[in-house]
Amino acid sequence: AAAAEAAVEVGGVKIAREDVVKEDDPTNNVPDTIYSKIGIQLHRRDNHPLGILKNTIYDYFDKSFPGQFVKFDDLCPLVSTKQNFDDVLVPADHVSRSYNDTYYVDSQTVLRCHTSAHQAELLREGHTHFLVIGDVYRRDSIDSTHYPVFHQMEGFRVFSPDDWSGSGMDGTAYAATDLKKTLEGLATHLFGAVEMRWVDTYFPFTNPSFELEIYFQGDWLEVLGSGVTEQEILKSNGRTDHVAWAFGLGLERLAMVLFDIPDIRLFWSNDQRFTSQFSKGKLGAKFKPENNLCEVVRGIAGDLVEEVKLIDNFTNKKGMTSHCYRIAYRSMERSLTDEEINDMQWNVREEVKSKLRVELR
Ligand code: FA5
Ligand code: MG
Repeated sequence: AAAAEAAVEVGGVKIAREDVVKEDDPTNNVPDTIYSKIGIQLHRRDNHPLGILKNTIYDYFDKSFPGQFVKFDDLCPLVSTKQNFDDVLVPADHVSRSYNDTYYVDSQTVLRCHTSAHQAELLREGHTHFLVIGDVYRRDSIDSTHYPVFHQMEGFRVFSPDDWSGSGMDGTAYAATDLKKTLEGLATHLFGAVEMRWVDTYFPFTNPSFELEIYFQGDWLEVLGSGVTEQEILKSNGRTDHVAWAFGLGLERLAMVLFDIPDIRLFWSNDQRFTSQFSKGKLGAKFKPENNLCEVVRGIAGDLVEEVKLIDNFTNKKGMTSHCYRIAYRSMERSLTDEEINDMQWNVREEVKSKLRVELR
């Protein structure tokens, strides 16, 4: 694994393996599996579900606020601990700072664990309406809705006193109302009618703070965190007397609901059966894991196929997915011979290999 791999470039910054993986540095905990994800930027692929979703969210903001939101989808994921934590008021003893939760390159540098790491610098650059989309990294457990590399979109909007003075509300109430309206509008733009609910929560950088949950596969799924930005962040970055709202949404979580993708690991799949199902601008497509295989089997065995059943599904660290299927053959009229079944099975294997471009085991 120590072979020199070509450096990747993100946002004009060249990142080589030795800049990120330092096995003999005790302040570094980045493994090769994580380094290998840097620069892939799934959110910048127009035919990937995350790219399709990003563009659809852009459309919503362009339509609702013509010309106002500036978009950043190529900011370098290596950031300082100041950017990732201090600038957004994460307390010194907060768990998210621990080596157990965050990937540290060295004691001062991390792989960003949220897109909020860019709020302060963009404010200082004078931006008042912005979206930041990027890969984020957390030493998190892996299950069907959690993965150590995922993608967030940050939204940020600053208001000046003129915006709320005529409203009868104070700045905070005005921003909170506008935030909920904006995000409910986004959810409707993405899903049409969908069951959603707001849950009060805590973030160091917003007050009040809210999470939005969407009903999915029989349960409430948290899709974003949001709130009214702490005054201190605005004051420190050139916006005294202003208020702002911010949100950070998990692109995978929304894409799973939109495209019916059952497992977060599938986003990293290079498997044709996954990637070929999505295309630019198409939001409606629902992921169909088994139809292509069924078609091939039926093409060969016709009605002698009784059932094609997925019995195991596994994705390795390189993003290769392996599926194990059981195919049951049965004739309604007669008993099939072993030889006949072996012939069909042989033909199915050959055809699956050439048509679906998979490796057989
Ligand atoms: C944050 O990261 C805050 N920075 C969000 C925010 C921004 C709040 C601005 C207020 C203002 P949180 O850790 O809850 O919050 O993550 C936000 C979203 O990312 C979650 O709602 C979820 O959709 C997604 N998410 C979190 N962890 C994972 C994971 N391991 N895998 C996939 N998605 C995840
Ligand atoms: Mg959360």
